[in-house]
Amino acid sequence: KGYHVAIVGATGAVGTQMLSILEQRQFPIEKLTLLSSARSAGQTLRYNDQDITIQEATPDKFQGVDIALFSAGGSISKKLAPAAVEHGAIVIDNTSAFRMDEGIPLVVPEVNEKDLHDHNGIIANPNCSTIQMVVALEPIRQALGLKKVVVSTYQAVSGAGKNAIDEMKEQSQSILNNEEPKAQILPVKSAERHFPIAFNAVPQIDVFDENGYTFEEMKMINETKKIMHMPELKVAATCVRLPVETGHSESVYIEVEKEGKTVSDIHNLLEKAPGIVLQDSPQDQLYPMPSTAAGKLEVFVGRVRQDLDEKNGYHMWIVSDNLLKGAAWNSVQIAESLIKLELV
Ligand code: 11C
Repeated sequence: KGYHVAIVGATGAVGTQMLSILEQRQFPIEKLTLLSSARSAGQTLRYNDQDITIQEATPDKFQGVDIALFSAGGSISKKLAPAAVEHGAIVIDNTSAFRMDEGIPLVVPEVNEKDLHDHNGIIANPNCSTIQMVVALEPIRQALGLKKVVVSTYQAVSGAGKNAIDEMKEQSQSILNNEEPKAQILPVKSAERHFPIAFNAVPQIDVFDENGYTFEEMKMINETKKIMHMPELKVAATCVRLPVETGHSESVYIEVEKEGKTVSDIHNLLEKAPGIVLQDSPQDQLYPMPSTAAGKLEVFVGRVRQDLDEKNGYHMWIVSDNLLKGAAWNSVQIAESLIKLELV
């Protein structure tokens, strides 16, 4: 059987990756509908050697759609996802619009695929930096129990969209030409002040919450607890943007329940787990980096070390392509799970 699949936000940094993953996975598509803002409507995108014309995303376009992949921003999802569901589609939403809503599963298939059974039409795809972390931590949680997570991120500019990538490149060129770099997008478009990301590190991703954490940090904290069904888990996050085009990196410290485990025990757990590639051989200088993870579907883990003071504490370095496992691939993977579980 083939499915009628729609992509909302087809021309965006994530939308174009969704298209290419659907093609790469030979997803069973009978009809593909590409939707975007009025500005991009009329353009074409290539899929399986065919030019498909992009249409303006309006509620009527979901007639007959089985699976709608949304990645066009939270306000578009809030406006159009309910309409898509009314037309009978299952929505897989890559924005933060519904993630923390009760009754909406927030799914990373390697961790909580079974939550898909409880969907009511909308399934939320978590934030990119959350996804890669929970994939790496789940096998450890299952075997050793998890008490505490402290994460610092080193996030790529593609997380903020195509315009942010262009801005970083233009700034880099300006700085190399001894000109003043222009900053209009990062750290966040709506902010009062903008800073160049080129040759810089900016400890602000998204806007600040009243508690002093950024929204990105609060997403990592709240989403991790929801995906793992562990409201009691202690999680703290510091999210930083770096001038890397694609591939988020994370330095993660965890404390586990079970005592007496070694780095080699952790290696064994990671090696056997789905969706993870262990790259951990310091003597060979083998460790994950965005430059080697970009374009790949897996989550890469390395630099696993036991804490020198806390016997149940471990450190690790987790890298993944934020547009793929962090967004487009996780969404398509959810769609594949829906088919496998006969939920669509
Ligand atoms: C970033 N993590 O790197 C953000 C992008 O909630 O889906 C994804 C925002 C989200 O800027």
